[in-house]
Amino acid sequence: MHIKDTIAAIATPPGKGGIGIIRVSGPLVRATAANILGHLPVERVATFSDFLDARGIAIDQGIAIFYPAPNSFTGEDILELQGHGGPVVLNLILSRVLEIGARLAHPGEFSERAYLNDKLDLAQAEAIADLIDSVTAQAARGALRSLQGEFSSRVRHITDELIDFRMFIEAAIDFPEEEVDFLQDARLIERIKLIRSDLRALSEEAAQGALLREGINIVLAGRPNAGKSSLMNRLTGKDTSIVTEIAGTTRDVIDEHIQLDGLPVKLIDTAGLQHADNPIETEGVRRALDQIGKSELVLLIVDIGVHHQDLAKHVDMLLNEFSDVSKYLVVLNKSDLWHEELIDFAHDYVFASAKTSNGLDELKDRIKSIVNYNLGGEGIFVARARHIDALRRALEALERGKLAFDQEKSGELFAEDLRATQIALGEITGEFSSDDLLGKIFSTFCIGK
Ligand SMILES: Nc1nc2c(ncn2[C@@H]2O[C@H](COP(=O)(O)OP(=O)(O)O)[C@@H](O)[C@H]2O)c(=O)[nH]1
Ligand SMILES: [Mg+2]
Repeated sequence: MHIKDTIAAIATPPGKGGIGIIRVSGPLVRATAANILGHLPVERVATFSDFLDARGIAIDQGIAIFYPAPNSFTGEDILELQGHGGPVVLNLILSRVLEIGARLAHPGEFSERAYLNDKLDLAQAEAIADLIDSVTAQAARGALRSLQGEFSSRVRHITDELIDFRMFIEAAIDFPEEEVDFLQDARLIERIKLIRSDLRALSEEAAQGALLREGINIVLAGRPNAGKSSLMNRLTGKDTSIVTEIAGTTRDVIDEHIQLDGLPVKLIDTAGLQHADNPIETEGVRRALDQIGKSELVLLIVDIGVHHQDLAKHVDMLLNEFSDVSKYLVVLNKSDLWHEELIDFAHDYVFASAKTSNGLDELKDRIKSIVNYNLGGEGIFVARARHIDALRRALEALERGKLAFDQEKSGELFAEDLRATQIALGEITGEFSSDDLLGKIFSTFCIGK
């Protein structure tokens, strides 16, 4: 238990609601209850009470719940005051709590205390914020699974195997006369392969989890009049982008959020890529190129009616205009105007028609497969870029160690890399963490969480 000051915050969102909740955590909780309620409520029993100001006059009335340490969210004494959900009344109650001695909580500070008091590990604490922030039902389910410890327990399982294995290697190093025999044991190789394959599988699942949490940006790019805005409107089911037969209608960047089987997607419509001679269009093209550099996928929209003859050349020309495009898919739009087969076209493409909606389902499927989104089992959990990075470093250290071991039969180098693997895994759950990292993680939470 970390003995600290007492923190308080309004835990419900700003605005008016049926109820509003104030949370207080820390050593002054009992004194706070005595002052504001006139008594300490029975543990964990919803207790109807007046909430009193310093003169003993009621500010509000509602439900108070007292959770004594260590059986509370933070592991400390907690008092929850459920008053009426108006900003003025909640601020009056909060002010009274602060007057008694608590201070205003920082963003995420309740969760941080829960983590510091071993109520949650770091990945679980992050999952709380991810659950609150999730934009699709699948992401919410994945966040809940992470919060329940699914991801952490997978990390721990690999860590345990690793610790076991390290003990074995280090024992071998301590008995040099037997080291060689020891380390050439075939079972040893089998074990390390198993750890490696577990780690790879976890990395892949975590990558899915990160996609689910972070979503992707998709840019629609191409020449003016190719049908970018029409496709955008079809895919979103809205009429956000202006569509005309006049080339150069879209000049600014317009975005809309959709989801593909739970994958959050930001669709970005851009100005047509072409040489422009007025400054507005030029700026539009610059912004389009900027978005292309930042997106996970570019849909190259081509008017097949216009470009069926110089298709390959046209696509190459478009690609040449991007300095840096990660992934792209050619969408041959206006397929309603063109019914022939394509020959010798080397790029990945789909036929589509923004006019008839033909090909849009295939387009969605291709998008999912290009970004490797395949919500296979029920067991998906959310993950963050930080976790993916830690898993990548863990895997690298493991591979490096194994290579050194295969080549030089050096148990000592191997042991060192296994230690690095374990540390990288420990960063995910927070067994190894710095104040900087904690500050960075919890400061993005909302106040009162
Ligand atoms: N026949 C046909 N016309 C289309 C299709 N998609 C767009 N258009 C027309 O092409 C013109 C340009 O479309 P727009 O979406 O503004 O193109 P953008 O400049 O790339 O955004 C408009 O007149 C649209 O109605 C399509 O699939 N089939
Ligand atoms: Mg447009």
